[in-house]
Amino acid sequence: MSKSDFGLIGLAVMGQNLVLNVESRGFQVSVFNRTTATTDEFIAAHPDKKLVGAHTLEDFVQSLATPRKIQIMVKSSAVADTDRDAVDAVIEQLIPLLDQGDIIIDGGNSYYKATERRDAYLAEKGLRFIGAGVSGGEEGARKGPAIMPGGPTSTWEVMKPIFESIAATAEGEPCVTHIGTGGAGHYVKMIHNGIEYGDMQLICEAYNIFKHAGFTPAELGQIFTDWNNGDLESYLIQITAEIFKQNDPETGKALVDLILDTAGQKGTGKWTILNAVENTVVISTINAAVEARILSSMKDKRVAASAELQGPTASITGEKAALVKKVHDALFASKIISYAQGLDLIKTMGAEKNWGLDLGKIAAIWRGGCIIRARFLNDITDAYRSNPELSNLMLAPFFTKLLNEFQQNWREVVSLATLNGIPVPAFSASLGYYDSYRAAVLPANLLQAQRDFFGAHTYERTDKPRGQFFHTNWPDVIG
Ligand code: NBP
Repeated sequence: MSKSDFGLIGLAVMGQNLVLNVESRGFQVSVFNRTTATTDEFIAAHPDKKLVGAHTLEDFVQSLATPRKIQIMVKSSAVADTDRDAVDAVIEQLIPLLDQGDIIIDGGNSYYKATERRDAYLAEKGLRFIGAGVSGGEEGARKGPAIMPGGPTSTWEVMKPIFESIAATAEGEPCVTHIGTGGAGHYVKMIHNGIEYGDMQLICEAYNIFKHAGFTPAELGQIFTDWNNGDLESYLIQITAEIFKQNDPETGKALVDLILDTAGQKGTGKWTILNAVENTVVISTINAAVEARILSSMKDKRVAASAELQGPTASITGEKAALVKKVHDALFASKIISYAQGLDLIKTMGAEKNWGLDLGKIAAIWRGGCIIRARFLNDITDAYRSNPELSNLMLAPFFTKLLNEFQQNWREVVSLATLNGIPVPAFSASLGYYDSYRAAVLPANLLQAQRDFFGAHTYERTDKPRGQFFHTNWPDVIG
């Protein structure tokens, strides 16, 4: 039998679907899974495909054409420099079997610091490494995901034909690009996931307002369907519309009303927040989204507190269509803020790491295949393509115009929700960022006075040139 063009290790949901995707583009693929029965079942289920199943890693490696291209799709869990996980275990087993110049691709959700460690380690061994974030879930893996590969440009060039053939396309362009060196690919995938957290929470806050205003699941299904036919068109709005239309076969009730209100998370949102703190970048919308999941998971504490802590009984009346328009504007404006913050973080980290990131290209590959794909990513792509040095997405003319148009309804929605005791942490964090960013004067003059008072930290003055520092001998308040 001829040698395979590509090999994949880890035949769980993502691995199996990626293999079928690669094979469907005309490549012969070898596969290996730790539990060999899974390999056998997979091969048996696809007798007409150009697949080679191997029971040992030795056979697997020998079945591949050189330079070998081996993608690992196993569970990733390493979050500290000292952690070792399944990806490391597989790499260690592969090293003695490979030849100089062979390529290992980690396509799982690895922490970018682990990717940097593996990149350096494998380079020492004469092997090439790509850390590639893959987004789109099971369906994306099969039909076309967005792929965010990081590593040396020369290695990307070798992988480019396969990656471009399996990726989704948007506006005729493949949803894959060389993100940058080292851990850049997994880093950008991490921020993509943080942005995904923000998008999901914003949709949930819109839903919560509508629910308290008495909208039925059928009405909600229609609102989200209409939104998906307009400027909010996106995968997450589309699936939300479908969720509201789904009835539980057992009870006949709307399924969404039967699902317990406690959200899970795997960690990429938390990593994003930690990285934002390290880079001194504000990502308050994503932060609020991660915290909202944490608060949701405290179900028992919330139920107990609901009997003790008082608030208003929600009473939202008035014309439904007007409320729908206002919530649309609040959601869209908050979403712009979330992307402005996430992209600001990517830009800051990219400069710190010298990754040479291109925000226009990154926004462009998110337009298809991945979970955050959305119509407005075309506008983000255009904004960065026309001005790669854009300081903040809010200041791209297209988005400035939208924010100016939406800001009044956005405030009214945050006020309405607050007065009715409905939590909108991501809507209000986004608005707080917007109002702080556009404030020529903030109350930090008082803050500097406080710092100088207790710590002699000094301050600059409005009536003196910047860079001159002053200290006041404040009154002694102790004793
Ligand atoms: P899982 O994350 O559930 O991993 C299961 C696979 O890992 C199986 O093939 C399993 O082999 C293998 N494995 C484990 Br666990 N420990 C191993 C070890 N020590 N040595 C060798 N193999 C080992 O699969 P998944 O959901 O398909 O995700 C794969 C990767 O893609 C993950 O990093 C995930 O975070 C990422 N990802 C997932 C999605 C998604 O929607 N699921 C989306 C995007 C990215 P076994 O069969 O022998 O147990």
